[in-house]
Amino acid sequence: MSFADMDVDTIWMDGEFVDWEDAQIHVLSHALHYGTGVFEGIRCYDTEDGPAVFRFDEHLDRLYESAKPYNLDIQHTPEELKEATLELIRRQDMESCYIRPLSFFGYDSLGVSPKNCPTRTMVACWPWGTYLGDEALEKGVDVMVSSWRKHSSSQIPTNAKATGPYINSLLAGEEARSNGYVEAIVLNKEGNVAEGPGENIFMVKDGEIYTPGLAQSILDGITRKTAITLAREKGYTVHDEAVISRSQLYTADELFFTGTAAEVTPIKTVDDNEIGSGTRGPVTKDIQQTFFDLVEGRLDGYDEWFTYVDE
Ligand code: PPE
Repeated sequence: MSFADMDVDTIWMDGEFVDWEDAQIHVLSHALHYGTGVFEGIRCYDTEDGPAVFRFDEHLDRLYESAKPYNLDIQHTPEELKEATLELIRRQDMESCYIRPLSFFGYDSLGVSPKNCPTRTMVACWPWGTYLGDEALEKGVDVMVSSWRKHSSSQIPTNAKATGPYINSLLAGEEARSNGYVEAIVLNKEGNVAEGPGENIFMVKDGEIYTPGLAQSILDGITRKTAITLAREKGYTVHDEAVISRSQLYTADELFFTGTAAEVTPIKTVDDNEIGSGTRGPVTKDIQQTFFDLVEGRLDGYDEWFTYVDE
């Protein structure tokens, strides 16, 4: 995935559509030095009724909530960002894409306090296929438990999607990749399972579904919430405030990741231990297929979760 190979030409920045190459900031911008930005990752799917953004309102709500602890005052309303995004997708004729809004402290002075640094906001979108490799959705991925722990919410808010803290995700993910794995699982300060560097995690044991709760220092994932809703509607028992120990991972029947980028990705091994039969398990497959039926517009009853691009 390189932007250089993509058919993209426009970015929305601070109220205007600008050419891709012109979306620039000063090197002394606050966010570049201290990671003081908040962002979202959203997907637009090519549904049977045309391109539609999935759970747009929930993602925008989270963007504004992420900004709160940092007193980052986004200079645009959610409606403005929504309109800008839809127009960006139309202008670039995209059927499906990944959408990245970002608000950050810009250029004025340096020093940890953002003082008079203006709040800047941009939205870009681009085509983004499977997050963890072409075969990941069907075959599952090999993961390792990272030696890096997730920061706790008493250190950095974990329900806010801020840019700086992703340096923790980078450490965990790159450690895994340099050891030959596709992705990491990160434990929290207490040593219980938190999440992936860019995904929430689910475990299946004896037909029931478990996922760490918000108190485990996880991001309150929107795909996580979607998977919980779909699973319950299918009749599964879902424990959504579970405390999962490292060793429970190894004896799980099935494990899978959820995330906007990762969608629903099965995990086939953890630290070289096969999970279940070492392939995508039946419950994972069921939730995954239902998820794709939903986001691609084949399920009735979820219309409020879609914002159609052409309307
Ligand atoms: N935990 C983390 C740490 C996380 O970054 C994500 C999303 C999730 C859970 C799942 O949240 P949600 O997308 O609302 O279901 N990670 C985003 C960024 C990935 C990236 O590499 O950048 C994403 O999936 O868009």
